[in-house]
Amino acid sequence: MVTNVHHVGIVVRDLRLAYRFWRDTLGLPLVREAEIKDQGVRAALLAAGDSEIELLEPTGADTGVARFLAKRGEGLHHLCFRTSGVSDDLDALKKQNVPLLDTSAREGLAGKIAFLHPKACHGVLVELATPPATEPAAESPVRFKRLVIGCRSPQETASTFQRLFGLPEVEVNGGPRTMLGWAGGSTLLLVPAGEVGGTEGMVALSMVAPDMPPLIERLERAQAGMLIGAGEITVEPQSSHGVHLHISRYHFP
Ligand code: CMX
Repeated sequence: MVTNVHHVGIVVRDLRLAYRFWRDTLGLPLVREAEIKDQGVRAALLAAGDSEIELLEPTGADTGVARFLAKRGEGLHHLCFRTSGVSDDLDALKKQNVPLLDTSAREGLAGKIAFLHPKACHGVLVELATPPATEPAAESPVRFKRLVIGCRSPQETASTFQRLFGLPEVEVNGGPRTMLGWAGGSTLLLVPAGEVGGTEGMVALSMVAPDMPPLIERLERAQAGMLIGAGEITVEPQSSHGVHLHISRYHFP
């Protein structure tokens, strides 16, 4: 039973450098960092409201994450849903013949985890995680709001996410876009690939910062490339490790 977006994974070249932006400039508190030897990564989870951001640095050349970095550069890598029972979910996915990377749950940074193959979700690499029971969320000045996904057909992608994970649909004002998730919480915005330069898969991250002036000050001090609008900031991907990042003052819807 999927209950929200647990985290969004971002591949970075150097975790220490990535901390400067994601932890020190945005202000996301570090929850946990560890090396996951069998995956060939050093990973860190940072609190971002009800969800988290996971930074992944490859530690060896012959791994999926290292190949991703070599082929695509730094940027959005995977989407992880929180579920109350990852093993039960895997059983259900197996019954539907959904292509999986992990056929049984294993220990990961986010708790008990398993990855689906990206071809299961229209090119989006999805992880399921059942985190340890008692984990109070750390306060963060900037919170996860939405992940934008470019799709050949937003309706078809939405049906897949609804069938596999039971994601609720959030009302939007008509048009070709679809939004899934939890109104006022974490959502996925599915947009036609044509609207995002033809890209299919994860294309942008939206976050919320109710108190913008101190954030703008930190971004300016870090000399981040950005555009500042009324109640919103767009950070240029070269300053945010390849991520198209939009930060707004309000969380709507
Ligand atoms: N998102 C979407 N698609 C991806 C992808 C990603 N992040 N990474 C690779 N792919 C696609 C490739 O484009 C390729 O597609 P085509 O077959 O259409 O060309 C396909 O997956 C296979 O990619 P590859 O580079 O040839 O194969 P890899 O061996 O590199 O495998 C992948 C990639 C996704 C199948 C998988 O092995 C992988 O990388 N898993 C990552 C697991 C991970 O993130 N581990 C860290 C976990 C941290 C923890 O345990 O807590």
